[in-house]
Amino acid sequence: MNLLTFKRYTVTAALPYANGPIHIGHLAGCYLPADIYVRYLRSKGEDVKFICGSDEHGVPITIKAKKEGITPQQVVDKYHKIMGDSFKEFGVSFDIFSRTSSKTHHETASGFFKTLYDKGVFKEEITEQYFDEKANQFLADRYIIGTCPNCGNDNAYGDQCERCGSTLNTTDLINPRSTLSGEKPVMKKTKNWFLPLDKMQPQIEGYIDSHKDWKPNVFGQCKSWLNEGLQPRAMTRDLDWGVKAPIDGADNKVLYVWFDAPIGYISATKELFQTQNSLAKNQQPTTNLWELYWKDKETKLVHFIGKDNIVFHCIIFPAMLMAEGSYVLPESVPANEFLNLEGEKISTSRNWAVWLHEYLLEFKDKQDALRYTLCANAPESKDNDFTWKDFQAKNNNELVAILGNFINRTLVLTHKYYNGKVPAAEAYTKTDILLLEEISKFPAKISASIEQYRFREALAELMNLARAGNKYLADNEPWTLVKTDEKRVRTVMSLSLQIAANLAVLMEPFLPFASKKLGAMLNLNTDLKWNDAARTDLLLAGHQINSATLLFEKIEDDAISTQVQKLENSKINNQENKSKEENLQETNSGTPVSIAIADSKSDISFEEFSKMDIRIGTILEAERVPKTDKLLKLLIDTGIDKRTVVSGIAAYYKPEDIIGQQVSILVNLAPRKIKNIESRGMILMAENAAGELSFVLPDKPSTNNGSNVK
Ligand code: B3M
Ligand code: ZN
Repeated sequence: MNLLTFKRYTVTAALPYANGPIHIGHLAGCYLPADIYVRYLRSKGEDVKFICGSDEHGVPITIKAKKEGITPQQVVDKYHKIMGDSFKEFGVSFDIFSRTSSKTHHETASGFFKTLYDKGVFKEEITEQYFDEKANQFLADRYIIGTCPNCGNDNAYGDQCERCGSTLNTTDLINPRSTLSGEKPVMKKTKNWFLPLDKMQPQIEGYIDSHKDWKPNVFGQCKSWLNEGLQPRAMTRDLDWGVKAPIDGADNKVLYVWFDAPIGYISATKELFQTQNSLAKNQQPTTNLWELYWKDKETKLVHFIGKDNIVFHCIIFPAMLMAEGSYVLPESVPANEFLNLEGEKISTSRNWAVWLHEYLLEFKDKQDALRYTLCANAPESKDNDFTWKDFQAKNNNELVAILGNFINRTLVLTHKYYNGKVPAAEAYTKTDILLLEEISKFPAKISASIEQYRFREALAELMNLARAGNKYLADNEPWTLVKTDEKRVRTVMSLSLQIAANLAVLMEPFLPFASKKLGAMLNLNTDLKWNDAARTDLLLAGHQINSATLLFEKIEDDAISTQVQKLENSKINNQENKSKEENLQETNSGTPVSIAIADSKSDISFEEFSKMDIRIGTILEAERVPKTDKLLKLLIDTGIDKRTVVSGIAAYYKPEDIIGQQVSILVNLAPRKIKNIESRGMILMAENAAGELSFVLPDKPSTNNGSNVK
C-alpha cells in the first residue's frame, strides 16, 4: 500500500477503439469502476481529472472502413459520436472525452516520439515484413489470413486463430494470403524504430516490484512478461492511417497505435485545460496547468483498463514515460477481467453483446439498474457472467425491494404523519444509539473498499446500510406504534430519515441518477460531501421534504424475454452465417473443412498400448494460463502424486467449475514446458464432430484416484 498522500488525481479509462459501439463488457471492464472511483474522489473533495477519448488509429479502424466501404475518418466520426453520447447518457462523468485524431493529439504524440528519437532512445532495425505487391503496401497482422498450423482453420489471422484461440505470428500461417488483394504476400525489408524494452528491463522490473500492492491479476501478468524477458518492440509501422512518424526516412510510416494511444490521455488533458481556458477568458492563463496532472510528483496517475491492455499500460507506456523522463508513472492500474454474456464470450462480430446505446433506448431512465448489476457482478478477480435473469433479479429483489422499499416507506410515512416535515427525535433507546454509531461508520467502510478498487464489496456495504434501515423500520413498526406511542414514532422516523439522507450521499458514485432523485425528494443540500455521511444530522427537525416518487421500478418478465429473444436471434443468424461460410469453403476448396469423425489410425501392438500409464485423478486446482485463450493450468491428484498439467480446455471449461472434477490422465507422458510451465501428463478428452471437448470418465464413483485405465 502506498503511504504517500496525493494532492491530485489523474484518472484515465482505456480509450475505446472507434470501430464499434460500447457494450456491457467495456462498461464492466473499466468505464463503470473508473466512474465510481472518480465520483467518489470528487465527493471526498479531491482534485481529480477524469480523462478518456476514442482511439481512432490502428488496424481495427481501417479494417472496419474497408468492410463498410467508407473511409477510416467516416468510421471514427460515426463511432466517436455514438460512444460519446452513450457514455454521457449512462452517467460516465468524464471531464473530457477527446479523440486521437485531434490536432493536439497528433502534435503531442509526434512531439513525444521526436523527444525520444532525439535522445537516441530508439533502436533502428531492418526486418522483413509481409508485403502485398498488388496493393503496394506492407501488411499488418490482421491483413493476412492463412491456415492455422494448430487446428487447420483456413481463415486464421496473422496474429490469432479465432477457431482454436492460439496466438500466432504472421510467419506461422500456412499459405498466407493478403486480405487486400487475395494474393500471396512476399517478404520485403523495411526499417522501423524499436523501443529497447530488453535494455530497459531492470528499470521496468524495479518499477513493477515497487507495486506489489497492485491487483494480483495485474501484478501476475506483469511478472510473467518480465520472466519471459522483454523484447524490443517496433514503435513505427508501415501504414498510412495514424500519426505520421516525424522523422526523416519514415515517409510511409505512422506511430504504432500503442505508442500513440496512451499519449492520448496526455493530449486529452491538455485539451481539457485549453477548453477551460477559452471558457474563462478573463482568468489567468492556464495553458500549462495540464502539466501538474502529469508531471507533479504529488499527482496520482490511475489507469482503469480491461485485462487485455495490461502489458501496454504497465510495461510499454511506463517505459515510454521513463525514457522521456519528465512524467510521473502510473501509480495504479486496476484492470478487470472479462464479462461474459449468458455464459458466452461477448463478441462484436457475432453480435453477442448488450449494446449500451440500445439498452439506453430500450430501458429508458434505468441507467442505475444496469450500473448496479454490472458493479455487483464486476469481473474484478475472475471472468464473470451477465444474464438477463440476474439483471432482473438484482433490480427487483435488491434495488426495488431493499433500497427502494426503505426509501419509499420512510418518505411516505413522513408525509402521512407529518405532512413532509422532518420530526424531532425524542429520547434515543440503546438500540437507536448503537444504530447511530453504526451509521456513522459507513463512509469509512465504503471508502476503504473503493480505495482498494473493490467496488463490489463497496456496493454490498452500501446495501447493508439500506438493510439496516429496513430492519429498523421492521423492528419498530412505526405504522403500528403510531396508535400507542406517537413520541417514539417521531424518533423512529427522524432516524430513518437520517439514514435516507446518508444513503443519498453514499450512493452517488454507484447510482448517480437515483442519488440525485433522492436528494431532490429529501430537499437535501446539494453541497454535501462524502464525509458528511458520517453525520446523523443531515436533516434537521422541521425541514420540509418534497413529494415522494418511486426510486426504482420493477422490471417485468416481458422486457427480459424481449432481450433474451434478441440474443436468440443473434444465435440463429450466426448459425446461418456459419453454414453459408462453410458451404462457400467447400465449393472453394473442393473438400469439406468442417471437422468430421476422424479416420482410424494404424494398428499398434498390445505392448505398445501397455506402455501408457493412464490413471484416474482429481482436479485440485485450476487457473487460466495468462495470455492464452486455450490453456488451463491444473493441479491433479493422480493417486500417486500431485502434479501440474497444462491442458488446452479453457474454451470448454471454466477453472472454477472443474475443481473436484475426476479425469483420466496419461501420467507417463514425458514432461513438456508449455508457456514456461512444466506440464507432467495429459488429460484425456473426447472430441466430438464439432470439435468440442469433454472429459473421459469412469462411470462408478467408487473409482478412486490412482486407478489404472487399461
Ligand atoms: N483502444 C484497446 C481496446 O480498446 C485500445 C485501448 C487504448 S488505451 C490507451 O481494448
Ligand atoms: Zn487454429
